[in-house]
Amino acid sequence: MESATLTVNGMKCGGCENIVIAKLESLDGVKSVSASSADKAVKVEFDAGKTNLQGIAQAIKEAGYSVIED
Ligand SMILES: [Cu+2]
Repeated sequence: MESATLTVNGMKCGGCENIVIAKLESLDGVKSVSASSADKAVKVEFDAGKTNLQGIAQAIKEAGYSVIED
């Protein structure tokens, strides 16, 4: 199991956090998600054999938020 924290722009409230969490939890291989609009942070635990950071970032974008790549 891998874990990563992504910086996500556009989340403004708990509703946004829940949208991102629900979207990522629907991905195969994602085990747990937490999101903080205040910190612009999304923490994901995932099975690297089933998904990867690109897939996770893509899903966040599909949900309407932007991922800051560093
Ligand atoms: Cu919101």
